[in-house]
Amino acid sequence: MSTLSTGHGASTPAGGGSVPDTRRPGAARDSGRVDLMARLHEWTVTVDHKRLGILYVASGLFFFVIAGIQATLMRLQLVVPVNDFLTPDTFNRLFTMHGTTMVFLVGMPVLLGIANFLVPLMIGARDMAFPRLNAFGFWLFLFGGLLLYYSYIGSAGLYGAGSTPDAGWFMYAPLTTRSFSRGNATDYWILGIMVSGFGSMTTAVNLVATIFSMRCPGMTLMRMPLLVWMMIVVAVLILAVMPVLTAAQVMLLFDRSLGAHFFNPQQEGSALLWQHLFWFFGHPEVYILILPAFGFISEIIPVFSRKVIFGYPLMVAATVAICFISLGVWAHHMFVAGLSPFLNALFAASTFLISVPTGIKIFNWIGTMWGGRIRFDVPMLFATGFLALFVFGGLTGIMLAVVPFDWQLSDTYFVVGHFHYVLIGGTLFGIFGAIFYWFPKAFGCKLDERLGKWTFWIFLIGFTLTFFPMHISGMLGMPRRIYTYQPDRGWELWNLISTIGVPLQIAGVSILVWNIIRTLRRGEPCGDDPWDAWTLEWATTSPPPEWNFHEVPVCTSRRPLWDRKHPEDPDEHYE
Ligand code: HEM
Ligand SMILES: [Cu+2]
Repeated sequence: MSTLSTGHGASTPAGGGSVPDTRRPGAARDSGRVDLMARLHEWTVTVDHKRLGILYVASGLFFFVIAGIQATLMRLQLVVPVNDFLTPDTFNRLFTMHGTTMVFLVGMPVLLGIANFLVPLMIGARDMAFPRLNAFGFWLFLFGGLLLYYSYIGSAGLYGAGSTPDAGWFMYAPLTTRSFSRGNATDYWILGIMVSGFGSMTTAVNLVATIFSMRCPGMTLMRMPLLVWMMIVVAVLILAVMPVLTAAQVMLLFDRSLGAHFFNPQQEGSALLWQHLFWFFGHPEVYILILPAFGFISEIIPVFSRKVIFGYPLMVAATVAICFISLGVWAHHMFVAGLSPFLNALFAASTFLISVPTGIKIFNWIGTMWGGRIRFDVPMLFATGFLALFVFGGLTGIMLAVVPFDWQLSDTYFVVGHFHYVLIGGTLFGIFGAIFYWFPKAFGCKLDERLGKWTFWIFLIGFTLTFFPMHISGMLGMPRRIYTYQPDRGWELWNLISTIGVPLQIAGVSILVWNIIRTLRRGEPCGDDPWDAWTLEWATTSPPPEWNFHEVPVCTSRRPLWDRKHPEDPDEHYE
């Protein structure tokens, strides 16, 4: 099994036809180069949803490595008290770029990339509704990201202050006004994130149009795979909140460049307004990052438990409920901003409320595993890891929704521990599980199971060492975003342990990268349906042809492929 081009070889587009004549003596050497150029050309002009999906995931993983290096530098700085490895200024830039990159350039593109790859296959369609818009979205995301990183070179600007953005991923006013943020760093943040945000919006439009208009015969809404349901909710959320972020960014740009005063209290503006606009986007954003992961494990758990998903209609209803409630909880990020007690109570209540549909989901996943014949292949390992870590992160979230508790622990390492449990334990574990589960679909061969298990366990141990102690250092009063601390406050040990976890996490990720490279170069073909699954993407070849299906499939139930494999035991018995 060979490289990225597998499966498209048979369908080299007519336009890219510079196939060299290798029979000519001496042609062999430059044919390699022509080949590479031809292939590069094919990938840059592609409008195939599967290739775009792969491009999204690959670029996201590239940014993941960069943001990981930034995190490592920060943990190195904090390993001992009064360390002077980094300057305070560099530290500010590192946590800003780390958070911004992880949310906008890793989470969003990887999740939307996997959606791009899977959704048309899962609903039996030949492509997304707007293939060219799809390609446009990918390039917007990529160039937005590059624009953000260009600030390392370009942001010294007219004012002579330098380098990357340094006001946090939430860019609070007034830190971002001209007086506190000189140079162009903040402008790079505004424009870079705005451009890649437009990319996310195009993908969202495309997903909505595709899911509502391109389903194969028989695929009713209530027969769609849960992953497709969750992706449509994610798309709706993106369309509801990204424009608000964009508007806020434009206002900030006006403040900074045109002398407007939206966020300047001295000129009748309001710094709190930025927080409201930002978190109206920012909280749903965390659901945009977690719901696709819910979707992945909702596909993985049933297949590896050999049971239908428990309570499908309830799962759909819970997803839709989460969508709406998540739009009404943003001010739990602002409990310490001095809102009225009434508002604080209201937002605490809505935050508690959202744990109801989330809890329903968790019970349904466990209900699916209950009494099943569970196989602990790597995708399932990550799914169960997800369950454990997400429950823990969710519980600390509920704790933070208790206003007086949040007053105590807001802006401490407790919060950092909390959201890394949800973001890494939830989103990233979901992504890793998805990579292991759908890799054979994309490339025709399975990732190595043994290496996969090493990745899982080493990463899990490293993750726990790093993030569990943060809850303790937080409760001992360690504020977040400090570049160093004095000895004898009881924080040394916890910080030391946190940093010791980092090399283990790096090892886990390196094994994964090695596993991917090795498998792409010499993996064994594994057939079209290696997991004995039942959704439509496994009904075509692995990798699928450019047109996805030789014949448009017909959907007979929630598990169309099961029906095909077990005509004696149709799926309707289980609905
Ligand atoms: C589902 C995935 C989740 C993600 C990705 C996530 C992410 C985050 C992030 C990034 C922050 C930090 C805000 C800051 O910069 O101060 C935060 C804070 C917070 N989260 Fe979560 N969260 C998630 C789930 C939850 C849940 C389920 C709850 C509660 C039911 C929750 C409640 C809170 C609260 C109350 C805060 C405010 C802490 C503070 O401002 O001090 N979160 N979360
Ligand atoms: Cu929130």
